[in-house]
Amino acid sequence: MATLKYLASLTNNQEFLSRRPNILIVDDQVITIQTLTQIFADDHEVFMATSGQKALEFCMKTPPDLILLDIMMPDMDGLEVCARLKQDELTADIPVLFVTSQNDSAEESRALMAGGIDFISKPVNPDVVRARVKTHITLKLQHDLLKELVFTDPLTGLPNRRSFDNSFDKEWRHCQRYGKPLAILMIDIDFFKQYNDHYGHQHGDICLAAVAACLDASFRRPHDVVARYGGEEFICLMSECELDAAVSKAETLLHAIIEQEIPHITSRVCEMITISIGVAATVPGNSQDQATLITAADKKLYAAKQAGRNRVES
Ligand code: GH3
Ligand code: MG
Ligand code: MG
Ligand code: MG
Repeated sequence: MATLKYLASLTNNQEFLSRRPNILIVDDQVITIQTLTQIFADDHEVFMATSGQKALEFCMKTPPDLILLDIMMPDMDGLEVCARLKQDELTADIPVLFVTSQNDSAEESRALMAGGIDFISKPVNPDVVRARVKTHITLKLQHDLLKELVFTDPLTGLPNRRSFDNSFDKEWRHCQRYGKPLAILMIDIDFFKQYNDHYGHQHGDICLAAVAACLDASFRRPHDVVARYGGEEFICLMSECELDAAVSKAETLLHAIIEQEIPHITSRVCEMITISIGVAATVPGNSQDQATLITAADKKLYAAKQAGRNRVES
């Protein structure tokens, strides 16, 4: 879920790129862990794992910015660990640098084929390993920042439409697999053109950000998504949610916005900012597509506008 606080930190990209990175060192030999820790402890948060299984468990909970990974380990070798990390969306982007005493080129090639980004031979030269880690961490942080910017609406800090489409796809497939319903709320600010005309575009922007923050704060479940869909339109995706529950959520949102008491003296609804919401839900079947559900919610939104605005239609 988007947090506006996080976006504020993104506005200073330099700050984002220079935060203290997390490194995970994985080796079955404590002496290697100690050597590498000494090299990085001053300007990194260093974590350690003494087996492949422990490394995977750690990464699923708190994905680090980079992993220094041994190859020969008793339970699961480093190549297997790396391959598994690359298969999972949550960990696929973490750069893995192999640090190993197996230093023949066949092993190096296997390590790179498994998804490793670099291959360093033991005993390590501290300056070389530091320099390589620095390069890969810089690239990783730049990659994270770019990804965040690509999927975030800069004005409101909410996920943008591209991000929404990805989430929708994922939740649609999830609900299809388990035969669960999925609901869409299409939200549009009432008489927003008049708001801009009266208060100016800059205040319009501030108002949009305030509405976004209010909507975002109303959602707590991890698989629900609130995104900016376009101009003054927002969209909410509620996974594993029946129509009735989605409608009641929409009513809550309507009141939450009114409680903000954002003045809008040229609105023909009342002298405050209000929203209209169209709700639709379905259990995704093989013959249905996502566009149909969006269109259904859109039609209900249109009906809410026709019926006088500041209301929910389903
Ligand atoms: P309705 O109640 O029927 O939805 O009327 P409306 O005036 O809200 O709808 P309309 O589609 O006529 O106007 C939408 C307005 O939203 C016009 C546009 O300038 C404004 N808008 C869209 N994006 C932004 C934005 O990023 N910032 C600001 N300030 N205004 C925006
Ligand atoms: Mg080993
Ligand atoms: Mg509008
Ligand atoms: Mg609109």
